[in-house]
Amino acid sequence: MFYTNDLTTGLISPLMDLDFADDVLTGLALPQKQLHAKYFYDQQGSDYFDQICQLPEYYPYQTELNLLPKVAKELAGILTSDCTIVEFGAGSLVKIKPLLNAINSIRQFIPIDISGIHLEMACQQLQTDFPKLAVKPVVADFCYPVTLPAFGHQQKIGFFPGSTIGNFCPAQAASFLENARCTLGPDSSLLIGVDTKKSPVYLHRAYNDADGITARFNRNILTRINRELGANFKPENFEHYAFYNAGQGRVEMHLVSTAEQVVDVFGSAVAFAAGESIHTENSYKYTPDEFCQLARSAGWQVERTWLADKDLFAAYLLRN
Ligand code: AVI
Repeated sequence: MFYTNDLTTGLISPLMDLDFADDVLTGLALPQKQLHAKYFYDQQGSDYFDQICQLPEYYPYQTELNLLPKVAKELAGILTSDCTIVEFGAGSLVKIKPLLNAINSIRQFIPIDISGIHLEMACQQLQTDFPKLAVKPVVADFCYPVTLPAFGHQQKIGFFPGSTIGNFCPAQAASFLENARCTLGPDSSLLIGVDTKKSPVYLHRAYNDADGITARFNRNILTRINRELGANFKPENFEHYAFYNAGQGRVEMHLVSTAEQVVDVFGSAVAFAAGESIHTENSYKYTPDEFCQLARSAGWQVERTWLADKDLFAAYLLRN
């Protein structure tokens, strides 16, 4: 979002984010309409995602959180000199805590997130809990190389939990991993959490929770487009639809139009047939072999792999 200074009132008011408008109009003009999943995360969307993480069906969150203290203990033995930790897509800053608790050599923490307000609030809380830690938040889209505050000569370790890498297609995931190598620089490491392939029944439950929170999270993208781009979607005219696409190795989320309808988006008329969908998210799942191959193709070495209980989730330590 861009801001302008109103000279008559002195107030700062938001201008339309032209990249967002362009992405939405381009995506809705495709034969299979689509929206980029990164646009889920306005303030409301980030709140919904936090609620998803508390659901019993959404196993990735708690499974990774249970694995992290074990990972952190081993990392504490490896990271012995002063280090800076850079978290990509930091969100609510919950997963960094097991690392901060176990690794005494972390001096500086640089969380990167696209949602500025959410990040600012989470950083204030973290600074209270860890008063000696230098916290330097960066609001940025980490899909691209990010310029970071100075590291000094500290050891650098990237942290990308939550299987957010699964929201990229494999080619984008490889380019994220290459960009992260570039952002973190020589001799750095990357600790990354990645969801594994498993029974579709389990996956279906995780993305179709009984309370309908994931459905609200999905529809909220339309509410955001209405608010920020002046569109007139009726979110109640779209149904949440999520399924495991075994051929592609990913969970897909869609919003399915319940009727024939025309929506005005930023002055363009977008027509929907009854049953036509907007593809809103992919969540790729990787076997350890598949993920290690992806990481190597992006120039990383795989130093360590941890598998959670029943192989439900994996964490990898990569070396540059
Ligand atoms: C953030 N990301 C890894 C989540 C996922 O599982 O792909 C987003 C999500 N979508 C529906 N539920 C959770």
